Amino acid sequence: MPSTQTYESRSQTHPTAAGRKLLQIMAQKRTNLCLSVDHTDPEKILALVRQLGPKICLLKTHIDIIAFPPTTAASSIKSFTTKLQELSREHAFMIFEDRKFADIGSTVQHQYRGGVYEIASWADITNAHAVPGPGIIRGLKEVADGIGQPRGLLLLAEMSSKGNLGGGEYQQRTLAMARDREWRGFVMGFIAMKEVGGGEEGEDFIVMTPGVGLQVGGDGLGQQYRTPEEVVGRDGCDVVIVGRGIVGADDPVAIAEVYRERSWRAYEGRVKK
Ligand code: S5P
Repeated sequence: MPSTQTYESRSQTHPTAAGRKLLQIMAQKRTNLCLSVDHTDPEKILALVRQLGPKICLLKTHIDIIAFPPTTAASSIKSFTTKLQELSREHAFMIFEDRKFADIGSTVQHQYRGGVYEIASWADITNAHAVPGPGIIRGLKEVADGIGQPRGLLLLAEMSSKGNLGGGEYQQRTLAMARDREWRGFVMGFIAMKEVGGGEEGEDFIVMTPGVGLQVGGDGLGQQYRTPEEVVGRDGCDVVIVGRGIVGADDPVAIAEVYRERSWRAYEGRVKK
């Protein structure tokens, strides 16, 4: 059964600091919309975020698809991520770098902390595949613990794309990994297509779901879209992730409001049941 507890009440008790903060923002701003700002031009991204900041609880980035000017890449990246952080404070949303880490613990530590992107320094939330085993979580957590700010991790339990290998037994084993007490304050939830876990005392995983459109459909490359009502109301997911449906629209602000409103109403319907 989809969770009927409100975001507000979950924000008091969620086991992770990042989760409590996110749920609080969602309740206060009345939005469960995450913007996936899948653009390659940094200036266009900043302009969109300035416009859409008030409507979202979370901004999802793919830092490695952005075309930073090659000669000044490092300083451009720093100034870009600093601006995103400023906007996140101004408009009260969190930042989720959709890095989908998938390597051994030692390698992901470098990828999370270092390189040109220094993801751990600016992204409140990131995500990882469970395929390498628990060492990936341990490695990321060690980096997160050294940051001094709330940092949360989502595990990919299943994907929105056709033929993906997630779900089923893979998801069950991912859930078992997430439940380890060692990272209770770090693993805040999942990327999944429906509610996950909740069967154990005090457990509360935030489920974020991509593959959301205003109608059911696909993109010709395996992406599958469901509606906000299906994702939030019927299947009990918490945060709706929308990319091209907003970023590619003629009027992103108007469309974002439609997504926000429909996703929020679906949530209200769910918690009132
Ligand atoms: O299973 C997944 C997981 C993710 S994080 N399916 C996805 O589509 N995503 C991401 O969500 C994907 O990388 C993209 O950034 C976004 C969906 O974009 P859209 O344009 O299809 O809404």
